[in-house]
Amino acid sequence: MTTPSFRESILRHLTYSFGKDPDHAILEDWRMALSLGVRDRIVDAWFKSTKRTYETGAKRVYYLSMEYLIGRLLEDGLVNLELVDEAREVLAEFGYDYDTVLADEPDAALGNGGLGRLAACFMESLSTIGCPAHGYGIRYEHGLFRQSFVDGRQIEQPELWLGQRHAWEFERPEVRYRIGFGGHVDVRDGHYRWHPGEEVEAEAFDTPTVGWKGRWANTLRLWSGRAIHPFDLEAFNHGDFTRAAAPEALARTISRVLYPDDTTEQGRELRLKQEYFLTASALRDILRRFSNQFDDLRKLPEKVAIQLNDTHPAIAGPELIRILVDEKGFDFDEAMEIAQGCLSYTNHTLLPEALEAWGEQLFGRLLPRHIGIIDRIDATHAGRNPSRTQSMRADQSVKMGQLSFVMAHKVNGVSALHTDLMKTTVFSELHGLHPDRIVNQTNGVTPRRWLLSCNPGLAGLITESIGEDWVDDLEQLSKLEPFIDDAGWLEHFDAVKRDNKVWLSNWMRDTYGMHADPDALFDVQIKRIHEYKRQHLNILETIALWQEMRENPNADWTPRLKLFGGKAAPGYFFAKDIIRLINDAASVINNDPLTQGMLRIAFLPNYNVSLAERMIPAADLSEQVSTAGKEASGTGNMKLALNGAPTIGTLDGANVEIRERVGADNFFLFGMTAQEVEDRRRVEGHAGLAIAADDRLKGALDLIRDGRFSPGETDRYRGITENLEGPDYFLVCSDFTDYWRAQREVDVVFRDDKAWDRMAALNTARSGWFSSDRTIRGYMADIWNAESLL
Ligand code: 26V
Repeated sequence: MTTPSFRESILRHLTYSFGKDPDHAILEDWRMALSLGVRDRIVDAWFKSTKRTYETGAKRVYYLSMEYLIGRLLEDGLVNLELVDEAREVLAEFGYDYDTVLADEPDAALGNGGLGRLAACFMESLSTIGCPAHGYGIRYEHGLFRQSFVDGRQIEQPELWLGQRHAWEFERPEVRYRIGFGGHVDVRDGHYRWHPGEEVEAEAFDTPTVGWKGRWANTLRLWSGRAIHPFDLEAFNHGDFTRAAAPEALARTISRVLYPDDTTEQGRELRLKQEYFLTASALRDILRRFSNQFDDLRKLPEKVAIQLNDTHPAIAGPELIRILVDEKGFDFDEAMEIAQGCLSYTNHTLLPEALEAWGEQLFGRLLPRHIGIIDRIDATHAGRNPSRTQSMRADQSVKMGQLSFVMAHKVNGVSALHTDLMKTTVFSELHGLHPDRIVNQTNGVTPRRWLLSCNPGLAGLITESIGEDWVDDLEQLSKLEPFIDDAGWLEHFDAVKRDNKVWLSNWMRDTYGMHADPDALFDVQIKRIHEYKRQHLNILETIALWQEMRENPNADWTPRLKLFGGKAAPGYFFAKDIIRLINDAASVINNDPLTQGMLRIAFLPNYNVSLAERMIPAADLSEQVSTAGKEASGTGNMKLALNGAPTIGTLDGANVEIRERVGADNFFLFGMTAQEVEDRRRVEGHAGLAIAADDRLKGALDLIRDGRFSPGETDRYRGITENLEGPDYFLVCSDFTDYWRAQREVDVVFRDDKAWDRMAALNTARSGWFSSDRTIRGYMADIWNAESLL
């Protein structure tokens, strides 16, 4: 049998999978036919990888995550299989534009932000490296909400990524597990048995994820909720159609929506059910696969590594113990040891409000056997560590961080600073008892998506200069350094950035009717909206700058475009006010004739992976201005540096390591350190003191309070001004003056083309370490003890 050419394969799918001939096919048909053509080849790689994993009996890695922020997959496949040129040609032959076809694919937004996007980068790197791995998650029907602005305010609409045909997944109706909740626990002769009061079925959907050059492909297995008895015929026959369909509707709610934040209280029970649903299905699947190949469950830690992406799947520890003890007859201590040998846990935040704790009432009602197991784990741990004072069962709640730590053989932070803070703050006692358990694995991003695909101009220049090996060996970017001294090369680098800025400007004009001058400095802050990320520090500086420009309109200002993107949690009203303030300020400032051509603001709606791919290559400056100690790592900071945007930032998260690598001269540092933040917070009236010492800050706050951006409604932003003038927990005011200073330094350097280009190019050349390939190799060596099969 000969393999059909890629062109044949696309045309065959158009005809036989979608029943269209080229003359009648619409955009979506072409996109789907192209996707299936790509998918066929991914499947070939996938089968080979699966076979090899079985044959070698290698250790497998399982990544458990409630979120995967994937974005589009077609370009990923085309790029990794090196089919881009062929795809372009075939589409052109039939009158279709490659970019238009790619843009037709909806984003799979099964995640909120950094944690979910990291999981997606990890899946790609695991495949590139050839580490046998499965990702497990939930197949949410509705991903992260779609954001639009009405009168400057965020409006949320449901998102339906499955509303169009989806090319990438294979439904596995034969892979189903019954997952129970509630009910009661029987004890007979010391043997426990859980009798759930309610059950749903989890059905698997598999998406193959292919790595660079199609050398390897792993599986992302997402679970969908189904009713065990989908239809109540008796009710139907009695004419009660609603009741007849109720079991199915109820079961499906479990995978209906992604939880949009960690700040709303509603639906906590459903969230806990989702966490158990994911974890229990994954474990069942893992044990079934293990038992197909091996017989002795004591070998589990040798063959299986299970990574918990934050505490959301922390119930994996108790669940594995439950299966081993209640169903397989192990004694408790041995079961606990086996589970610890398999499990490891990544912490992604130290913010107290995001540390998971479940009320014991709810937890005990939903998972009556597990709460008993957790008490036993806690008691066992306390017995072995008599000096321990904390417990995972304090304040009538279950502390998932403590549970995860105790049940893991390794616990990791996501940047050097964050890992240090884990040791000295939330996990200080446990770290004292287990000093070898906490390790660092600084985050990374996949260079295939975040450079090769999203920035073809820069990728082309790099490959022309140093060859293509950088794509899966990103540290080779350091070979660019000698080129940076070549004026012609640097001009080429500058021209690429300019092209990207022109492209974004045109796109903004065509899509939103927004004006963006490609000669202005593109100053970019893109991330979830949160007080600790301090978008309000940025907008305060913008307002102060506007004032200064109005006072001195003839000075030699560096033209700036302040670009924002990001979603606020629907229940996080302060964050929503920040969005509205930025949009209100934009309407006033963008329409001020005095500052035309000098300053503009644009908040692009519905920030998502695809929008990031458009904005990052066009960025000049990367805003990473969180309150030091609060941003665990950041990964947007890495993407922006890699694409030649120097950072203005605090010593927080991975900014610290970015600065170390790109060099202090190529990073605009400002603000307090994490330690200084802690000290400053104890200064009585710190915000007032900072405001009194800085007229620009005072002026900006006055304008907001006096309704300059909310005509006729002076108290629209009272929440913000009173917070900043009062508690200012995130120390916006105390960092303002130094932020202003650093921004003016940016102005100066940007006006010197050569100096700026050099700095930008050095950011690219020195960011190679931030590849998620490096991160995954770190996990494989230090946590999983897993090997590449390539
Ligand atoms: C918690 C919860 C609790 C229940 C409702 C849904 C939900 C969603 C998210 C979270 C915690 C999010 C933690 C997070 O995203 N952390 C980010 O992780 C990135 C990857 O490590 C890191 O770069 C960011 O600095 C960090 O904020």
